[in-house]
This record gives sequence, C-alpha cells and structure tokens, in this order.
Amino acid sequence: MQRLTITIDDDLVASVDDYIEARGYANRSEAIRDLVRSGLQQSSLEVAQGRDCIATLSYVYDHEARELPKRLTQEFHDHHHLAQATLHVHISHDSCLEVTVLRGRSTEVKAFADHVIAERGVRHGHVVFMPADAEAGPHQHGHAHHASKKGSRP
Ligand code: NI
Repeated sequence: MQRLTITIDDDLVASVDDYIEARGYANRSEAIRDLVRSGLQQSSLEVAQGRDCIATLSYVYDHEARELPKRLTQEFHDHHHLAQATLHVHISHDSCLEVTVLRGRSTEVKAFADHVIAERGVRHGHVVFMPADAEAGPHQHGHAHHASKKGSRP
C-alpha cells in the first residue's frame, strides 16, 4: 500500500462523505479505493473493446405491456450465446425485475444491453461490467488443465 496525498474540492468531499455514510464504509480510504477501482474497470472495458467480459444487466418492466415480454424473450433467445442466466422477480402486481448475466465480447455485450435498456417499457435499465477474468487473474485459454486431458488436442 502507498499513502497518497490528494486535493479534492469541498463539494466533492461532502459527496464522498455522504456516500461513505450511506454505504456504511468504515473510512474514506476504503470508499475511495472502491470508487477508483470501479472507475478504472469501467473505463478499461470501454477502451479495451472486444475483450471478453461478464456483465449484469438489470431492469424493470411491466409484464402487461403489449408485446414487451414476448419481444424481450425473443431478443434473449436471439442472443443466447451472450445471455447466461436470468433471475426474474415479480416485484409488484404489474412490475417485473430481471437480472441477466451476460458473457462475451464487451462490444457485443454492450450493444445488446443498450438495446434491451432502450426498449420501450423497460425502466431502470442498468449494466455493470466486469472483466471475464475478474476472479481468476489473467490466463490464456488452452491452459494446463485443458492440455493435460486425456486425448487432448495439441
Ligand atoms: Ni414477473
């Protein structure tokens, strides 16, 4: 760890402190580390277009809306290579919340998520990106446990 001294406007500090209180962070450093991480992650995915990523897409829609549930289902089937799984919650009489895990090239994932969010009747649409290797660290496909399988290809 390194200790940094940075200068921040009073207004921004006040916003950070509100954020810290709302989220229950123990101190400013932890909150600022998380904010920096999420900013870097988002921008690196935007820059490194075409990299593999995992994303969660969440949104609310009215299941009574004409044709919308059918259209969404069709879109997810058309992009079944990206859509890994969907959680559906009936949050009220009319509204449904869905959270879908998407996996694939970041450009494709982003285009699909943007398209769903832009559907008429879809509300509170939000997509969060993570690098596909977020949990494992960088590795190449064709790594040891693939290569060591019986009868594996060269
Ligand atoms: Ni529902």
